[in-house]
Amino acid sequence: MTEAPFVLDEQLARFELDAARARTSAEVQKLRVDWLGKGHGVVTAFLGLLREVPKDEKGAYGAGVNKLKARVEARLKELEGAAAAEAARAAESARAVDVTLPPRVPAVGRLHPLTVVRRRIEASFRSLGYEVADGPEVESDWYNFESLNFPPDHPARDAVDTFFVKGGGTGRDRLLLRTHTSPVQMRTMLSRKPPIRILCPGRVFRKDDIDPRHLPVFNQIEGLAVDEGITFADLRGTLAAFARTFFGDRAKVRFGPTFFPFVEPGVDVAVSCVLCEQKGCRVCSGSGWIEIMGAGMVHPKVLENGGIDPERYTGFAFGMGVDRIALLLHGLPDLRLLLENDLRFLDRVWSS
Ligand code: 2NL
Repeated sequence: MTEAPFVLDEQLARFELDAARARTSAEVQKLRVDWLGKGHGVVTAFLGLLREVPKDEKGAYGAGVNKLKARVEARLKELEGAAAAEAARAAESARAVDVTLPPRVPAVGRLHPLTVVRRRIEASFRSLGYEVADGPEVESDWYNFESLNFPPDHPARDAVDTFFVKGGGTGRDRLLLRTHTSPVQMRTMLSRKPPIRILCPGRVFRKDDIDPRHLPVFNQIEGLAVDEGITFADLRGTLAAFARTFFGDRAKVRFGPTFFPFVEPGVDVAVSCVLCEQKGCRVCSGSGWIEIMGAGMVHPKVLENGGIDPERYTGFAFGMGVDRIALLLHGLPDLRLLLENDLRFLDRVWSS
């Protein structure tokens, strides 16, 4: 035998080395051209040399080349299959969802800070047995002022302070935007018999110039309790209980004398500053107390106007500004923030 088969074995070894490095379809395709290509493929070249091999060696040489060619073809087929499968896997994983990506968090709406405060106040009084009641925002002068013992010349009854809607003079024909939610309590007294325990949240309107502490529309919550034997001690205990559920167990209340035409006596109610534990801070102006509401024993004339006998029944009432309490809780400087719906503000309040 001659060296021809040895040369072919060497070529086969070279091919195996090349094949071991070919992975991608492009690499496998190049391998096919290098070894089987019509012009300069290695196997093609060795086949072409057959003509020049001496006659007695042609058989062995031809068998060797064919063996090389068969091996090359089989291996290429294998590699092409593997490359195609790999390409399919790559395409598949490119289409697949990457579960390691951080999620996109959609912007979700939430309750307005005022709604949260109102609902917490409602929940506190519901736990004391109060029902929530509402009524119209356009009221008559009678429900808003006259029945509540406002004298005819009271400054609040002037067009400078109140939005009048229709009619002149006083009484039931003159319509206005309610300046407090007391008309809801008046309506309740006229439509029901004691015992009455109601909480009246709602929008109220006053002709105030807009500044950080005043808006012409704001939110109030008033409450009313009427029954036999209700005393000032009940008012005190009720508001102290409210302060504890709303501001925390350590909250105390303090009463000071004031005047409202619809109560006698009238008080303003302060709660101990829960922000500084009464050490004195910016929110309580160093005093340790924050004024949160007005209250008092319902005036006998008001009970009478509500169809309730003041000889038999007594009651207390209170009123607070929801907007002011929301500012207080969040340490905010300006009521207007609550109306603008600026998401930068709302996000800050929500996350505080
Ligand atoms: C305040 C003061 C108050 C009332 C509201 C009331 C209602 C009726 C009868 C008697 Cl029907 N009183 N409401 C009583 C005292 C004070 O609110 O400063 N509110 C923001």
